[in-house]
Amino acid sequence: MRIFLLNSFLFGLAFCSFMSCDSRLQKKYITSCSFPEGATIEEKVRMAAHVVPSERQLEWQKMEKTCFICYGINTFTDREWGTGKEDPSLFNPTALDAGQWVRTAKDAGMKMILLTCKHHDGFCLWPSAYTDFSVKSTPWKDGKGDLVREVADACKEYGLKFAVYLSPWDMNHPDYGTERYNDFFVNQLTELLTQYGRVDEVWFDGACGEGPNGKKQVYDFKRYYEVIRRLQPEAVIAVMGPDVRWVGTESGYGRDTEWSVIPASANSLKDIAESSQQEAGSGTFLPEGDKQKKDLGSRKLLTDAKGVIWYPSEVDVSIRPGWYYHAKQDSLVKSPQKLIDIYYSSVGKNSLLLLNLPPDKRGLIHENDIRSLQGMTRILNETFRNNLLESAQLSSVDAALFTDGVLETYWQGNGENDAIEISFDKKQLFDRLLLQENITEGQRIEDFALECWMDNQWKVVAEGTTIGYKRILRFDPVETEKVRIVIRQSRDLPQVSEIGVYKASKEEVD
Ligand code: FUL
Repeated sequence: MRIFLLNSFLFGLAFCSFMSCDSRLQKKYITSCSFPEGATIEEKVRMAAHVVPSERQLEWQKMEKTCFICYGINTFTDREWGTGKEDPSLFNPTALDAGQWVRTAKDAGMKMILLTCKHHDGFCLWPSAYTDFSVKSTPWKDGKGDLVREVADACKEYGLKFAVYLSPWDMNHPDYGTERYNDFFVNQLTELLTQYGRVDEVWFDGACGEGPNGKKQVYDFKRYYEVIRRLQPEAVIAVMGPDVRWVGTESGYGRDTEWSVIPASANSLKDIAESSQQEAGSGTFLPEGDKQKKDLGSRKLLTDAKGVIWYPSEVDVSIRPGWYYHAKQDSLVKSPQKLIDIYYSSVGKNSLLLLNLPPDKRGLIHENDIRSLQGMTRILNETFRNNLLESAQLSSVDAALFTDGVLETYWQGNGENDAIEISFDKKQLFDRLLLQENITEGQRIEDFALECWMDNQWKVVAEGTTIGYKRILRFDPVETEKVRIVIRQSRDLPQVSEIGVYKASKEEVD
């Protein structure tokens, strides 16, 4: 059986194209592959099971929770989308403290700050040499301030990663809609990627509208990507980019079945742009499911695919109805319970969470937002404090393997009736199951169940499809002394790295 698998995998590899110079390539893992002409669905499935994240994608995924900061001229005009014609002197925060932003994010367990260095209006939070529509034309710090530097420095001080959002759409720049704009954009990108130290993510929005002369721009993404790879090779390029995929909704809710390995054709910039937000609206964004295709990576889709790529999902959502701060939304900040629901529906469904905390006109994250975040953090800490697996016995494996936090140490099934049986020393009450696959060798599991020993028989208590980097199932509390995780279908030998069994905090369920 093993020899057969190995042979057909090597057969597949012969046709695979290598996308990055990853050190793990020496172990013959790949971040994309093209299917050979005439490959059967079984061969395609097995090849897809061996596609892995690049080093930068893996590091990105491990952050789990990250923070978006939408701040700019819109904060002062009380709008979601500007016009590019604003008077820059409106930008005048009275008590701006980038340290408060970063500390707030850090306290909530977030590992990176993504700052809107320039939104669609074209107003820049750094004193760009290529336009006057920036902080240098404002009363803030007498025009001598540089907010990008303040945030980047605060990230260094508190040990968070730093990321830049640079809107390709620019409603202000006179060259927008001409080839010269691409030079201008590359110049701005170069400033951001060379003057502020390490950048871990560059985020390009899908929104693309008209500029001041009524023309739309043809963006030279290929050129932008080359600049990023050359200047910040560690950075992932997100949304309108090759490394990180937008989940397809701004509601905070990812898919139940979330494949990080999907047909290569899904990485189409046209599709991403079309499904991105097209109207500023009133601050209510795409409802759940809208524009979000249910299935991106199933066997059915692999049948017609010519190849697959590792393209993981990011869930971006705001803690308020709008992306920018509006005083009238102070009472509409998402509750801790809502944020927890979003956590389970993003991080708990094989996505990364990018949660927006928009600072107010003072230049501070509002007290109400902080209160909600603290509630969320309390609930998460309380729920995930005590992993029942730590005091459990496993039939044939050391439980420590599943609680060491290391993806590369894993249990591997043999492809037939695969199950991991766990016995507790006494009856335990729990309602959460956390699983992680060893994605450094591929995402494989397609169908699994949690079974509990009750009334002298195994009963299915919860079930799921994909696991990927992380999957957390919620179910009604059960009390038992024996459980098993049954892998019902997998694309190749399943590899489970981490297991957690928990009882949710009372604050969450009350
Ligand atoms: C959208 C934008 O148009 C919003 O203003 C915001 O920046 C959000 C993150 O992406 O497409």
